[in-house]
Amino acid sequence: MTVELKNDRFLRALSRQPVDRTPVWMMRQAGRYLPEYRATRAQAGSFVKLCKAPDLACEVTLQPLERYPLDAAILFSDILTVPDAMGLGLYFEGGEGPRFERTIQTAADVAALATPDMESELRYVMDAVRTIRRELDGRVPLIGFSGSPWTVATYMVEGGTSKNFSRIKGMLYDKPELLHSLLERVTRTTLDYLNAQVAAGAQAVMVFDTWGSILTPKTYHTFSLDYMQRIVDGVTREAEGRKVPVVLFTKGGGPWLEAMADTGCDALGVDWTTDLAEARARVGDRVALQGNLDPAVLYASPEVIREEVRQVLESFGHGPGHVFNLGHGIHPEVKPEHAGAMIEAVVELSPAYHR
Ligand code: 1CP
Repeated sequence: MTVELKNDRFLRALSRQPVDRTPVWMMRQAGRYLPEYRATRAQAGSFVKLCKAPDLACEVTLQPLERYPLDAAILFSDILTVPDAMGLGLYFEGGEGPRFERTIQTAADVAALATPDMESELRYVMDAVRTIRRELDGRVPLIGFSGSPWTVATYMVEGGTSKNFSRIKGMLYDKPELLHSLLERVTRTTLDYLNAQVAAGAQAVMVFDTWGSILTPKTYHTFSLDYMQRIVDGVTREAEGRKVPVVLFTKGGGPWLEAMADTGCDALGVDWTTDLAEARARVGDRVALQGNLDPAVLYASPEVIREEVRQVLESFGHGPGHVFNLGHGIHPEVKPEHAGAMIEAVVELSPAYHR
């Protein structure tokens, strides 16, 4: 599988190499804001069934690329496939978020977790990666991903989305060894999972630490960052004769950008609460930055969207090392034309920052 990559702007920017314009993609670019996504999900029967059908997962991965001049595709899947395969039983209750049939509360629960085989229990993900690579045919690179061990563990302990994270934070303070033993298991499986995605054809990997920011500075380091460090250290960094860049994203992780850069990852995702100029000054030339338009800007008019895009480009400033993105996933209520206005503005306005 050594197809020539026709558009490598995204990979170049992650390595802080010169580009003709700033590459752009959107977190959750394949998702509920697109009518064609909702149609394919209906055809699959449910979100979980869509994830488990490689041909349909490939179809929805490519949908946003048909509409917009995006510079990367992201595997259509979910961070919760990992705990599902470890035996917890993922499901979605109509209109609500993810739920697990079983949760982790005791050492016996951790001991009972399965160690999934990437080419059997999680084969549907690897098949999706292979199918997408074939269908992309080198148009743009494919991003693989996982959750951070901490973020995945929040769902495993809470049983779903949480408001106060009472169970996992109770565990963190009362039984830190129990939580570390869970994080250890999740980290090992996550590493296998990301390495299997790279072996199947993922050309960059991103680790989503959506809930790192609920931790204190000290516990962020010991319960989230240390495990992401193990992922950075253990993930395959080269494939098909090319570097496989690693992007770490802690939502709300502004206070910890230097520490995240110190892991040796290639790039940091930045949300809209941190100014890119400040982030760039702090991390210097150690890592590239990805972000950080407030997703709520896409509720505004195309003229306002264009101006806000200009401000994000201006805040990063001139030179390589920026991947344009939203600061978090696109909201389901956004009009597809508004996402288009954002992408068009990046395409039109960003060349000036690379001359
Ligand atoms: O009804 C539907 O169609 C389900 C909506 C949906 C989608 C489109 C879910 C359920 N997951 C996804 C896909 C998804 N999830 C991708 C696909 C690739 C793309 O970006 O296009 C990715 C990268 C994720 C990652 C993910 N899942 C994260 C980390 C990133 C983030 O957004 O913070 C998290 C926390 C999840 C859990 C999850 N899965 C789905 C939902 C609604 C959630 C969030 C639940 C919560 O708020 O706690």
